[in-house]
Amino acid sequence: MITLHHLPNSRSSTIVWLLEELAVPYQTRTVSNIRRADGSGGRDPQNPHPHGKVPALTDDGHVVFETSAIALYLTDKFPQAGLAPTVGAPLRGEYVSWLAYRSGVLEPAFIARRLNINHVFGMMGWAPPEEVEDVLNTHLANRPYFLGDRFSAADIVLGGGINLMIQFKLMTETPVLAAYCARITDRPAYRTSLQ
Ligand SMILES: N[C@@H](CCC(=O)N[C@@H](CS)C(=O)NCC(=O)O)C(=O)O
Repeated sequence: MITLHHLPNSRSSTIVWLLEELAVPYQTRTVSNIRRADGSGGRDPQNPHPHGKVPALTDDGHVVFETSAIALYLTDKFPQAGLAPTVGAPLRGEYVSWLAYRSGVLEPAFIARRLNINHVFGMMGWAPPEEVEDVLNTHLANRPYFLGDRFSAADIVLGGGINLMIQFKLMTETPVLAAYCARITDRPAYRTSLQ
């Protein structure tokens, strides 16, 4: 049985959304606590994540962590759901690139903006937020989803991240991104993930 170590209204909600889209058996275990940005909270000793974070997933005794890695693991494990190009398929490279983009590019850029850090490029391995906004708007201006005409787990992981950044007012809500977010969140599995 797949177990998602979860906290409602956190990054693990993204994995609830994905598991609901996959329509596979799973259970959630709500963690007792996480560390909070204000210094409060603490780790749940029962949480198998090496940093005590959510999401973490256990499957047959194996631990999977990092949102993008969990998404890759699940879409590889359940290819019949059609939520990702399989290994060797033409769009596979784009798929894994956009999956990695959430934690590797999107989050550093907009969290840096929130912290008023303005030199987030070059050697730091991050990209400036304005440039990230430009890349995403340009990419989504002429296709409904990250991989083209078909919804994929990249829209859950990266699209879900864009939706959150706009809700938190960290990202500029352009007509392109507003239409994209409305498109990807108009799904029963997304609504379930909000519970
Ligand atoms: N890069 C991680 C980030 C996970 C993360 O930071 N989750 C937050 C909740 S939204 C957390 O568990 N924070 C508690 C902590 O940092 O100890 C991922 O994408 O899975």
